Amino acid sequence: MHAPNLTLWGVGTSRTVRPHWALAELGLKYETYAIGPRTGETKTAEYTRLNPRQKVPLLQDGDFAIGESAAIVAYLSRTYSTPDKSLIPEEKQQYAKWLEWCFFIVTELDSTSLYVMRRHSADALGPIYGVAPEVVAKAGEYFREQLRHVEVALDDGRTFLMGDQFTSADILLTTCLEWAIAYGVGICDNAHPYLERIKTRPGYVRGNAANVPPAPGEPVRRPA
Ligand SMILES: N[C@@H](CCC(=O)N[C@@H](CS)C(=O)NCC(=O)O)C(=O)O
Repeated sequence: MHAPNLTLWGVGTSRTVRPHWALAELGLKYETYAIGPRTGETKTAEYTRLNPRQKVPLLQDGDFAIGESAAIVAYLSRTYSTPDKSLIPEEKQQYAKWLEWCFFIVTELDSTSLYVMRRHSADALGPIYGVAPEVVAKAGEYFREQLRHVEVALDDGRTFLMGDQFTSADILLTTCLEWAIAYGVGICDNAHPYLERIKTRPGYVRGNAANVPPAPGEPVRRPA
């Protein structure tokens, strides 16, 4: 394994916390450039060269750069898991089930539901993308409906989505559950004790602390 030279761009959102948390779980050292969304910092020429999508988060690993929070977390899991600290199942079919969870969470829970709520809420991005209370309500209902798959999965008493092994699918799911709670969308019954278990993890605590934006007036660290 090559020596890591890791830099993570982005703080302050449900998406940016994912790689901060994965890095903490894997015990990796990294630099943070604490840029935030809708600050103009994702639109600079320098950042656009690194990430033409102009979004956070973005991870640099030496000369390699990758965006999309779920892809970053998958890259970290694949590249830096060790037998002692692994965020990804090894066995092929378990790996496929892990992928199934990751895609389900990112497409059904995040993009189709919570992000739609964010995009069309009057007090979020509605002024930019169009305020649409009915769309927001329907997206919340859809989220609740999709969560039944999580409820069923956790019904057999398993500790994490993949059973006894904590994986990066749990990172993605937790960020969506917390996002839903913040939006006043109820979560399924089994998700409550699940979240309590997850929140005791040192990686969760460290990852969330690293995702806190700088205080007003505090200088944002940028590359030299
Ligand atoms: N699907 C992307 C979404 C990333 C995204 O939309 N990031 C927002 C903040 S949550 C952003 O950087 N927007 C650009 C900006 O506001 O400057 C991911 O999961 O990484």
